[in-house]
Amino acid sequence: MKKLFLTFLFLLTLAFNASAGAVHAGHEGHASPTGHAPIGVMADHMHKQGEWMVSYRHMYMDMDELYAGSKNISKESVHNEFMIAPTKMNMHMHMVGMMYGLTDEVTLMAMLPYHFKSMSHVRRTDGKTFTTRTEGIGDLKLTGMFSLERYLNKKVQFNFGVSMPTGSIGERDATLMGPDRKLPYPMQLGSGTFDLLPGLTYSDTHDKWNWGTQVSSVVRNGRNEHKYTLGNEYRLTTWIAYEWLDWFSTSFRVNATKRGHIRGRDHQLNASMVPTADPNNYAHERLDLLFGTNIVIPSGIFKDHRLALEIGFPAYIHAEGPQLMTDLTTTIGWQKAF
Ligand SMILES: [Cu+2]
Repeated sequence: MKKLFLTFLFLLTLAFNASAGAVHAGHEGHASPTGHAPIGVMADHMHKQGEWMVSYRHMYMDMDELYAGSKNISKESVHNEFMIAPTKMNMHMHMVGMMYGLTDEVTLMAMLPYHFKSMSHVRRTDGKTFTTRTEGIGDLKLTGMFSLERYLNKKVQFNFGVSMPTGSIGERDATLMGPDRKLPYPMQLGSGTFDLLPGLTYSDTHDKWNWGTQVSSVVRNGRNEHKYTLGNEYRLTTWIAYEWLDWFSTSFRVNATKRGHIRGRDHQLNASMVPTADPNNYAHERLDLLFGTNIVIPSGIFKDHRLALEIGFPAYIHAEGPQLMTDLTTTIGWQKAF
């Protein structure tokens, strides 16, 4: 584990220091595959004044391992404490996005996700299983991106966004307890609060190499209508990409995430029934390694359309309480600027 953190630190250092002598030469903008970060990174690039971009992403997360601390635990050990153990969760997110260059130094961005979630469970007493499902739009994110290149003479940008509570936090489904039960926190579609999204992105290019680092966070505000606040999220990610052909690059990325506790609680949930309904089983820290590719279609009717793929695996997990953790993430994306 220590090794991975050291590797991560090394990459960070590389990103910040190796840039000193780097030249901005012909690899910027939308013509180059490394002109955009790996597809799992949001708000990574700016647009020229008057330029639009539309994007679509599909993100899939597969969770079928239960964790307590950094250990994998069995559903039997969850059953020692809870009547119901979650066994598997899948999330599909379809996200449409739009970017617009207000000036060369200010880019506006809007993103709206549509979620499909399902969670399977098993009951202690009789081994009966059941699966709950939800789907619907999530929280709308509006972000302004401000280039600091003029002041720092480096490709650095400050992001500031707001996440609007457009996603439902009142999702219900049939469980073994009844035909229309309130679903636990991870199955809801939004946060229910107005959240602030500050971030800072640095990226640079040298020859066929491109690298970058982004810090970003989700800072929740107040209590939602069900009297709780999801935990804040802090993310640090660093990537390095290599352009093999002028239309094809591959990338390696490290992503560290820290998610805080839920404050308050939803009184429609019974926290002693299933760990997902307990606000103390939400916080976690994790480190993921992600492998990606960016493609800019070089000719034909889809010329300049961008396609990208990124696949991620956890290298380190620390979860508070029994929690299902993501063990595979895939993101595919399409982007086109006008
Ligand atoms: Cu864009």
